[in-house]
Amino acid sequence: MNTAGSIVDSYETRITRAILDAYHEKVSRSVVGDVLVVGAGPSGLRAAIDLASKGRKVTVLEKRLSPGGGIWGGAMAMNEVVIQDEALSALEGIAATPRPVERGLHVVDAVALASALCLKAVQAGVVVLNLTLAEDLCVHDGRVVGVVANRTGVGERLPVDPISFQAGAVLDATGHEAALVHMLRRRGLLEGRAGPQGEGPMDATEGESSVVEGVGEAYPGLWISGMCVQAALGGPRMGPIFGGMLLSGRRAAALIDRALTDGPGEAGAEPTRGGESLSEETP
Ligand code: 48F
Repeated sequence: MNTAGSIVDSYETRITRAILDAYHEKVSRSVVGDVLVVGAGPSGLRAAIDLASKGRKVTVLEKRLSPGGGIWGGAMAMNEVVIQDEALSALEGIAATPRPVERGLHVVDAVALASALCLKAVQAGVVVLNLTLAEDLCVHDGRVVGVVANRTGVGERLPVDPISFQAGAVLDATGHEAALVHMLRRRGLLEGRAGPQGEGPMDATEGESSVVEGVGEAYPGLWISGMCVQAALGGPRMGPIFGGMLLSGRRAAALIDRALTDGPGEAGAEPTRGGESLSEETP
């Protein structure tokens, strides 16, 4: 009975404790890991799934409520996503069925694709922390070793300190924002080596290939995939076709996995475009 002065273990308090215990166990597990993926769009989720499937300990930080990035809205809020023949393999293991339409193109229901990627990531062992904003990077001795994070809507508005997560590799999969790349660039850490900044105008053919080719280690410990590649290196946007995003995530996962196995300094996967590179350091 909840009489004044007595302490009760009510149904509500047990529900609260269940959430607190489960959430804190999950976050605690993520404080140090193999890979931190920032951004739960198609490239980040695909990379996280592949890395976790290889046994890597992966955490995804997503600032929005819903992981899935730009998938949900399809194109102009028409929630169908286009995938080309060459990229169908990137749907491997993802329970979203492509339907062929014409001349090598397929459509996938955007809600099905976003949901299937999210579910697959969690089932593969990825910890997905939504409403979590990457607001800065941890850099030790010229190497990115982690991400500084805060609750979305808190750190930007209130004087509340963040927490940090550490990992052997950090992937900037924040899409058009290229948020982590810009954090380094603002500090002058990429100075002198950056290629043309910002996305170029639309060219779907060139965009779809260069978003995969440009994947690499932009700065020791910091990798780029997806639309972040175009924003960082200056490649063209490709519009509402998503195969390149998934393939870009897959390539990032393969390169990061190899780099983690080989150790710092061995990967040799610096992203370049037109002979320029983002970073002076040789990975
Ligand atoms: O934008 P997004 O889907 O990136 P992507 O994987 O795919 C791009 C396509 O969606 C589309 C396209 C297809 O042709 O061009 O745009 O490259 O997902 C990026 C995610 O990163 C989150 C953001 O909310 C989104 O869900 N994000 C951005 N900045 C931060 C962040 C940050 N600082 N901290 C945490 N999450």
